[in-house]
Amino acid sequence: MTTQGFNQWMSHIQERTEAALARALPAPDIAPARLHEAMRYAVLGGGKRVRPLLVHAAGDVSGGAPERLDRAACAIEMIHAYSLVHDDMPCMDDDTLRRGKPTVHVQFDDATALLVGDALQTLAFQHIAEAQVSDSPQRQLGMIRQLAIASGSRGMAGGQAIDLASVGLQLSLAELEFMHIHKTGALIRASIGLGVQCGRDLGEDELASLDHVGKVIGLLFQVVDDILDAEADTATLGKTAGKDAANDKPTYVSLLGVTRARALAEEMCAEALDRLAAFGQPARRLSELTRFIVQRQF
Ligand code: GRG
Repeated sequence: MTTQGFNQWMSHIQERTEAALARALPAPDIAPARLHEAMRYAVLGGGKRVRPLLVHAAGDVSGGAPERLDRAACAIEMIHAYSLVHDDMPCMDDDTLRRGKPTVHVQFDDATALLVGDALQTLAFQHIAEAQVSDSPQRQLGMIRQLAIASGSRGMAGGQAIDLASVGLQLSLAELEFMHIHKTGALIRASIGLGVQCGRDLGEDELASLDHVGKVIGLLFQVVDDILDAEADTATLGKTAGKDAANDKPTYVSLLGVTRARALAEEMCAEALDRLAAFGQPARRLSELTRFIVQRQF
């Protein structure tokens, strides 16, 4: 498979995700119009759509139908978008730029940004609950539960709480890993978990192996994010660069330096690819996407 093949696949999934999200979000002229306009502003027209790409790539492994994968992908992207809106607010990271545009609280106001996050989170669960994403209703319930755990205090929101409490502290590598397994990793891991479950039943060993791959890719994503925050510029990232150091946040770069952080990312990538090799051709996109996540420039 050539790189061009992967790039075409990626554009195709990004486009179908954009269209599915545009359909899933309330129309901007439906009351309350300002809230709906702000929700669409937060979600549409930006972002790499890494989590939807992971859902679709993982769905390839179990032969999930694209329409089911769209639904899971949209639910996860809505949760991700909500987390970015809240993370950017003055009470958290206080940022003004996201995906190359003014952040939601800057473009609208703080109260609207808060409600956008709340409404996107609940819409995500509505979206994945109101149509069939699995042959088994029992499995679908399990998927909804998995998404709830990944988003809540034992997942992303909990990781964010640890992050806020860690400013100015010197964390060990194990503590940093614990924070990121939750803050960034949980939703990425759930993207693979949900994508796989949209298709046929896999064996327990296969599911456990793919879950491990999800955990590794989740951490890998954060290591690369820390490197980019230290090395890339604001225009390329579409968000404020250098914020971690400016805010005295512990990162893989502050702990290991760029060279060792890059080596760690490569090591994690090799581990994920090694596991995925056992799944053969159906895991091709997931392998290519793992390499993309390591090599990305934004
Ligand atoms: C507010 C509950 C709550 C959680 C916030 C994920 C998160 C927790 C905050 C985001 C802050 C941040 C920059 C984390 C680093 C990793 C990360 C999630 C980056 C943004 O994700 P990308 O690169 O963004 O996938 P795009 O815009 O491409 O979707």
